[in-house]
Amino acid sequence: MKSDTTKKDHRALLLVDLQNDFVQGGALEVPGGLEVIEVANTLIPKFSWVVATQDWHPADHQSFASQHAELAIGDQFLLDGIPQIAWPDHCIEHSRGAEFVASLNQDQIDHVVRKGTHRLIDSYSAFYDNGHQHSTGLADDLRRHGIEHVFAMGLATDYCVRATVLDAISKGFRVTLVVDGCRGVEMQPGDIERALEEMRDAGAELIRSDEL
Ligand code: VGL
Ligand code: ZN
Repeated sequence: MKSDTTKKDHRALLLVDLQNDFVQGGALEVPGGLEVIEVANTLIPKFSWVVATQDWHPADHQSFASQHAELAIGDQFLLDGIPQIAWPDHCIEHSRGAEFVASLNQDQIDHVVRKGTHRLIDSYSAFYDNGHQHSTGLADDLRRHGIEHVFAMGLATDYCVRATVLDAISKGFRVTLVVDGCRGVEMQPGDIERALEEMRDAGAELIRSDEL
């Protein structure tokens, strides 16, 4: 019979976009974003495999409103045929805004997934771009490490966390969302709640960090 310890080794913590631009004072500030860092720091030692995603855009990424004379931040448009929101310039590769928040304990991060690197397509999910064309290789990497169960948290609930969780489920992982480790953008009132419902309906288990 397998012990609890063995089971725990099939689990990974997935930290989504805990970067300067998504917290207080950042270019795409997510309200309360900084509050989740202490949740991450509490959870990190409980996992033997920790993955962090990093939004990582070229300066001329076409999801940026600044790249389109006719668009304002928050406008919706089609980017290469895929529905896209026009974002403020954020997480530009190698910039301070793209760095992990300094107070995040990075010593135990085993693997970093950079996404949004191609100028013509955005990538909210840690697994695929928004057109589901290119894989980041994360699913294979998790499997190689024997991971079956992914615990996800981070920023933003209604964009990158949502997309990551839905893809993780569709790739066959058991997924638990640590709700108090997430904050959302809430462009439209109700977006966060709707994202949580969607993840739950898709099969994610929603818990609080103190249940871990
Ligand atoms: C994100 C919008 C644009 C996120 C990233 O991390 O949720 N949202 N880029
Ligand atoms: Zn982005």
